[in-house]
Amino acid sequence: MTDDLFASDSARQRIGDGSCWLPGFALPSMDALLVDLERLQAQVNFRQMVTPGGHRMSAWMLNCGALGWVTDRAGYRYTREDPETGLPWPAMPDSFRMLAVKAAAAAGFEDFEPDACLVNQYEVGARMALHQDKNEQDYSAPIVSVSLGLPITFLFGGLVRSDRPAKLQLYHGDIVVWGGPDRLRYHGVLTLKAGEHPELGTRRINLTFRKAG
Ligand code: MD3
Ligand code: FE
Repeated sequence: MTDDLFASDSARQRIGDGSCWLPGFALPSMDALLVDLERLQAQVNFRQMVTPGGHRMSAWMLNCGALGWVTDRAGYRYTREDPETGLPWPAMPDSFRMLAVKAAAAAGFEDFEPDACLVNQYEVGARMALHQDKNEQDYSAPIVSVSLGLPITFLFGGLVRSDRPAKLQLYHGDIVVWGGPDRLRYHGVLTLKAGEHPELGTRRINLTFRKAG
């Protein structure tokens, strides 16, 4: 009960055979995370992407790291350059990478090497419908997600869309690591409700770390 590893271990909650909820795991790193988030927003724009079906997504997105997830009429994919500027995505900040690697290890994924970090920004009324993350090369790597700002209801479905999803409330500083048999489960978030967070204001930010390439 005296060292950090045990402390975070004791707060770890299994939510599926391959998934762990780490409540508050990001809180000790929060100051550095928010400074780096600010810096990132000065380097690359949040934008609303369009699905292959022509629907504009309600979340605003940007990427950092070697690869970035994009969608447009041509499909879902990872790119090395920001299609808006033709420039490489900004580097993944060390504070982001180190936290993701530490969280993955706490969940039992020892050598997570994220090469992509998708940053989703939700304003009041934004949501993300149930979907699977299938654009990555190797499903043996987990996905690590870090919730910042306003809380939201997360939907954790099954391996087919029709499986009724479980609900989980995610708060500022929570991390969830999704891997193994849960890696391809359907998931999404309900509409963001109005509120005011002392550090992030009227929004929720989610960082999702992936090994995409
Ligand atoms: C479970 N984002 O960006 S994060 C996404 O809150 C995405 O912004 C949501 O779904 C958000 O693709 C949920 C949690 C998450 C991310 C990826 C998963 C859960 C996952 C992949 C497999 C299973
Ligand atoms: Fe997803």
